[in-house]
Amino acid sequence: VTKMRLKGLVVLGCSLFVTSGQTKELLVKMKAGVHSEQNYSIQNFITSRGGEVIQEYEIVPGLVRVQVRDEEAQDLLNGLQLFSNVEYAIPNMKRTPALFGVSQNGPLASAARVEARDPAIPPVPAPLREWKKDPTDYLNYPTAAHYNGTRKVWEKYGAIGDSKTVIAVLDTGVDYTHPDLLGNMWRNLGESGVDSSGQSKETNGIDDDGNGFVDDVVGYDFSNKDALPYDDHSHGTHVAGLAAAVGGNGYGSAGQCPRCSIMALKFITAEGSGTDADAISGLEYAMKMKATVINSSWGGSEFNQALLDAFKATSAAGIVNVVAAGNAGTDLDRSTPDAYPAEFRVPGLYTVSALYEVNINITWWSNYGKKASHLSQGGADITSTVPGASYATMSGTSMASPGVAGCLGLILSYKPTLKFADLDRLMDKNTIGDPRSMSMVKYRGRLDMQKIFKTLSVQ
Ligand SMILES: [Ca+2]
Ligand SMILES: [Ca+2]
Ligand SMILES: [Ca+2]
Ligand SMILES: [Ca+2]
Repeated sequence: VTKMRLKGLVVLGCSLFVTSGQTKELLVKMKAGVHSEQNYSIQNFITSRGGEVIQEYEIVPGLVRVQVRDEEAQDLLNGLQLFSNVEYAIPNMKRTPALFGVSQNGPLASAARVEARDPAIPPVPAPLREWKKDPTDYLNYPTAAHYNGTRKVWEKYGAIGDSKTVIAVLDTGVDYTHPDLLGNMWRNLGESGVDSSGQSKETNGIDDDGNGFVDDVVGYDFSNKDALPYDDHSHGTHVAGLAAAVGGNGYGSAGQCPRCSIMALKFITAEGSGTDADAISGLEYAMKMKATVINSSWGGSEFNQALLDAFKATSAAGIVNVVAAGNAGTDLDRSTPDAYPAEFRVPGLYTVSALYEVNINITWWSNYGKKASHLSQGGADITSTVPGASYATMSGTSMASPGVAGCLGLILSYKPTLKFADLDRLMDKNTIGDPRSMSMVKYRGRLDMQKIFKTLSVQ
């Protein structure tokens, strides 16, 4: 297996300022209940330093995104800290995919062919055939679903997921034209059908559902600010397929949840980095459009209070979060480098460490931690979808996280009323452990889907 290390992806990195041309960005949060007059003086100060508020967030009330020229940034940051009504003012930080390596040895693998421009979103395909008892889409069985017993759950309980269960993939985008993903792409019903003048709402240039985004059919691209969250990198497409590639279609691979929906939220660019400000926009969208699960296969070593506040808001809205532990090979409970969002303590946020496929031990490069990491999951040499109707084999906690997101999607499709505490209890009682996982992650192993469904089916 030849591994190619991608630039900047091995250790989760971060630079304090995100530079876009000659400007820098800050995230500034006003304290709750700040009167408009005080708010006005803060805004005035921002303007006096040549800064501009370019975005106000709904997900964290009082949080704004400020753009300022390079040379004024530090001054503005220092000045804002002195306002008693500013809770925090911090630089916008960068995050990178938690991808460890790419090996092109999958059964159907070929180099990812990445489109230079966003392709149009294809129409909704014909309804999927009925699930076949012995579906011939085989690729993921040995590497993913097999090790959780998920395949047996599909067959024994007829539990294959529900399109109403939405897994938001906050990542590099998703190839929504991929034949193994298209049928499971989430569709924004408020942007479908025809408008009063007979035009397709998908492409009429109008924000038909009034959610603040024009023609957002399958999600949104926050890094390029367009409604076509196409994956020009390949990481997000791989992640999406592990959670919810179409199963039972006799083609390619199957995700852990073969009929859950995939919402594509792009915030990481083709170059392989994204900003916290755009990630927060993605979390806000997932919350507004009512995703069930959000998968975050990315991270960085710098703590950011605004990012934590946004994750907390999704949690308060009842959304499950699944995040990659990161690939620095460290115990997140004690040593540096830290990893965020992996180390955020938020109800219903589950951090996932990566297992080898063969001996089912935690890999040497995976982060872990009895407190900070919750579960282990296959993450080495995992085959899944990539752009251009292709498949490829990748390694990283990036690949482990969506396996869990898909399992939770399957569980929540079966029992939509389960709360975080119920999920905590299910995880605590129903994992398959190897000696290393037992001592390295909170719930001592990988999800045992057969045991979980046995428990749920008698409740
Ligand atoms: Ca819209
Ligand atoms: Ca529209
Ligand atoms: Ca785009
Ligand atoms: Ca398939």
